[in-house]
Amino acid sequence: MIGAFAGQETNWVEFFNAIDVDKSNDVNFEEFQTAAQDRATMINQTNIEHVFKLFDKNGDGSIDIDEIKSVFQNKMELQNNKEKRA
Ligand SMILES: [Ca+2]
Ligand SMILES: [Ca+2]
Repeated sequence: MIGAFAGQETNWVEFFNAIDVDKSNDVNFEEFQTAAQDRATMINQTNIEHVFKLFDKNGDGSIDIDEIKSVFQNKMELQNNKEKRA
């Protein structure tokens, strides 16, 4: 899921809705982990926690749509950082 949407600009709403399984308008760590493990070979357990914290800007333990939007708008920066670590 994450990989499928990474190259597109405005699909963060679709992405958010896809991973917010219970439609609570926030994505908790379990939902995020499920989405990541389901779709992404790129993310291991350690990275899931790291990426979740990147999304969870205010550190309240869930990701809301504004946080998703923020990360997608900054995704180029994140991708650059990832490439540097790799
Ligand atoms: Ca939810
Ligand atoms: Ca949050």
